[in-house]
Amino acid sequence: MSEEKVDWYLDFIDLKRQPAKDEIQLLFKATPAPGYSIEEAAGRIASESSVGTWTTLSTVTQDTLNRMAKVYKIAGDLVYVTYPLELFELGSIPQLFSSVFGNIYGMKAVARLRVLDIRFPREYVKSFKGPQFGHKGAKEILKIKENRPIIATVPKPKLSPSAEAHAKIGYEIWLGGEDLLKDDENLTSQPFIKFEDRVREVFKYRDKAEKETGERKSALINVTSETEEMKRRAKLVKDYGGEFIMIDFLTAGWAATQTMREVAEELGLALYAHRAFHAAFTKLPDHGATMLSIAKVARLAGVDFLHIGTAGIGKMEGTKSDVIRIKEEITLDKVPQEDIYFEQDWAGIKPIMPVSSGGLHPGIIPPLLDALGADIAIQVGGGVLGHPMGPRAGAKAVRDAIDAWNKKIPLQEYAEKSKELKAALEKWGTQSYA
Ligand code: RUB
Ligand code: CA
Repeated sequence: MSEEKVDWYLDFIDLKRQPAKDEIQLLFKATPAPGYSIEEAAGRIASESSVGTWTTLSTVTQDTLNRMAKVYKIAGDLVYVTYPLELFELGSIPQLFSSVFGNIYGMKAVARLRVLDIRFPREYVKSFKGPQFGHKGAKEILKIKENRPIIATVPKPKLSPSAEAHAKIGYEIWLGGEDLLKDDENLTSQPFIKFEDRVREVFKYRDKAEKETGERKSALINVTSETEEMKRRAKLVKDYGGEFIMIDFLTAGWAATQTMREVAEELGLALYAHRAFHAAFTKLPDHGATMLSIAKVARLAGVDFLHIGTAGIGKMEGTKSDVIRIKEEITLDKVPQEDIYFEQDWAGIKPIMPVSSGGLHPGIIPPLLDALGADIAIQVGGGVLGHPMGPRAGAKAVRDAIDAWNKKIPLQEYAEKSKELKAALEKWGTQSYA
């Protein structure tokens, strides 16, 4: 073999480099495969996610050299990489994913790899529209003026036996004091509960509930499907008088989510994002990507609502501090640098309404609101449908638990005057179920 240099991976490391404000930064946690150092792994990460390949090339120009991503810091297994903005197509999330969440996971030199955080420069942020209604707009649609969360319920069993049965649960929970009936992530258009039948029945009962309560009520209709079909379904929601569409944004994909952001705007509908599938890559602590990084990308994509977890309280994973960090990231305009995480300037794009869901019931609503505050949406499925006195009472128990928290009255004391809350506490107590 000649003396000629074979690879240029280590050229992608420059620990003297200061990342520029107008570049994108990534924070990775890298576990090198046996036989590779962290530097060798880091160089490969920066190379494969920007302009490099496994060998030196005869075709490299100075322009390409200027566009190389650079590892600017290595701290234990943490690898910080800065990427010139030119490497990215403005306004395209699939291209972002193909770059920095792409081939690098598959490289032999990297045993495991996790994106912990990502920082976007203002110019990149501004190439996306962000949420259309956002945090405030969501509450305005529902005309909620009090300091309380938006409240939703998913009928359980996850798939109601018919469109009418589904809509009737909506009627019950609306009369019990809730704002939103929510479809489950796997409810789309099954033979016994076809999409259009469901939408027609839901808004028929919604109108009845609005008349009887004098309050604004609505439904989160899951339109998830192939993209053209999703567009058709969104239009049906609009035609039947809906205000929201829901999409399983990770199973539908980023391109479809970006499309539906546009469709939602054309129709004047708000876009609710259910995160089913995220744990396939967020769950393992040293592989995949954090929910924080996914949530940041979702804010660019422009969803109005996003599931973020229950702060260690409900049935799904996600610690209190992680979930609080995600909430801040999707609601603040300027997020300060903290611990290992980047600062982020959201350049004025709107905040997302955070949704807490999974294993919630009236007995654990106070600690949830202590952790996340009242300016969120909560979804209570089993904790309403499992109420011994039925869904209307279940919904009332949820409202009463929120009211108790607002008035700083212990639940047990409040339950003396609320038979619905009392029955909920007798069944579930104040503990979490996993
Ligand atoms: C919750 C539910 C949601 C999960 C998803 O039902 O159906 O799909 O919350 O989890 P229930 P996450 O209220 O009966 O537990 O919101 O964490 O993604
Ligand atoms: Ca669900």
